[in-house]
Amino acid sequence: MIFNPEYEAMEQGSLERLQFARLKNLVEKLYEKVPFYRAKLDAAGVTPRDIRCLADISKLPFTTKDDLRETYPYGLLACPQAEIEEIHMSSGTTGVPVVDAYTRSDVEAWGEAMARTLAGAGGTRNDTVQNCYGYGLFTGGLGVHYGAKSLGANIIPMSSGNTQKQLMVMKSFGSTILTCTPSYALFMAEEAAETGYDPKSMGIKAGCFGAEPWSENMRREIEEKWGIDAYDIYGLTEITGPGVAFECEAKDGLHVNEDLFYPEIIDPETGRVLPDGEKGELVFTTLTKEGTPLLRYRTRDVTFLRRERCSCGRTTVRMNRLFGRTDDMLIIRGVNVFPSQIEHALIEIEGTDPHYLIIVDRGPTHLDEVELQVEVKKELFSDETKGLETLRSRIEGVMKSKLGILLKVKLVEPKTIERSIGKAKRVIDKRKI
Ligand code: DLL
Repeated sequence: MIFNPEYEAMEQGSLERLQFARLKNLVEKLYEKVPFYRAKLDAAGVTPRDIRCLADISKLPFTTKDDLRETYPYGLLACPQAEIEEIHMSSGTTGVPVVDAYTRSDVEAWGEAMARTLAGAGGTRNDTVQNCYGYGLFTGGLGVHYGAKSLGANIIPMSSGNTQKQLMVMKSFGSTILTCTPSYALFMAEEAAETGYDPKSMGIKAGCFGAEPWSENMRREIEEKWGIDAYDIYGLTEITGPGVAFECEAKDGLHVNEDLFYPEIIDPETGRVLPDGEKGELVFTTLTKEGTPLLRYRTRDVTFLRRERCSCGRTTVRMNRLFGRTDDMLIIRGVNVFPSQIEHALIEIEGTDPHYLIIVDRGPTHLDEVELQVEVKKELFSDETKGLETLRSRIEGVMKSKLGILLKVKLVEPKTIERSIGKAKRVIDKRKI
């Protein structure tokens, strides 16, 4: 079912007129109300009057994650602070977080976008959504929550973890839609099978999975293990959260909610806009956002756009499942981690050398596991093992508090990590996704 045919099945010309009107309005507002954007537009030599058609968007400057960090916490606010009703932050826990601030109307638009997403997976008001995305600053939990409310479905706000309880609740209340990361869906299915549940007869009919990379193979595995339809959903904190794009029953690309989020694909090297069908970096402009609207935000996610009609009747542009990222950001159990953050944390720990290797894999339980190999100074390595063990657990503690994730640290002798003459290879990602 199409949740909102007026916008999701809009005729192309009307959609473009709507997008243009919203874009123009946005640029005027940013120029007038956000000194950061006024300076950026001035530097690019563009004024709101230069935006005369939708294609003029390419004249506008990009916004980057660094811009967001530099303006933390409220430098990008485009409305009075009193109008902000909710704050979310990126899942990465180190450094300066990336903030998204929402007015009431932003939260409503988010609910609408997520209601469309759940409806794309066949959801209706008769469904019971078991939401196992984390509630809190992460956008997954509350995003799905608002969507289920807008859809009129029953929502069980489980948040992540506590798998046995998840299974018990699922069985007791007859949940029909499962929302969580794809790796957790697999983990849950296995834990169910091992503890006497039959995942296939739990009553779940569909799942909306995202927040981390996954593949067609993983989709097949999840669908087989649960006996459900598994749908890919996409979004990012900076651009509201989940609900930016979602799959429909055709499972053939993700429909972008483009009346709300205007997508472009650019060449990450030159910034040039690429035509439909060409792979590049995904860029979004928020068309209706009031709290922290963004102009041409560089997501660093790589995909391409397709405009041909979908069999479901929606006319919105589709983005392909993501191919990867243009930076080295890792997503570990849903937490965004940059290798540079690990490096910075290591520098502060005495006894270690700045040579390290991050090995990421999916453990037997399908959850991400990280081993961090760190070279130890020569003096220390010849030391007694007690000193090494203290250092090892100290590094694990520092990583846990700085990154918010548990790493298994392995101390290695000096010069054992392969040196490179070019760009150092810091990450080995063995996850078969
Ligand atoms: O992960 C929002 C979200 C929550 C999306 C629940 C879907 C479901 P962030 O924590 O800001 O927000 O991380 C955003 O995660 O730029 C992508 O690199 C990655 N990502 C999100 N969805 C997918 C997906 C949420 N379906 C970053 N496939 C994005 C691959 C995804 N990667």
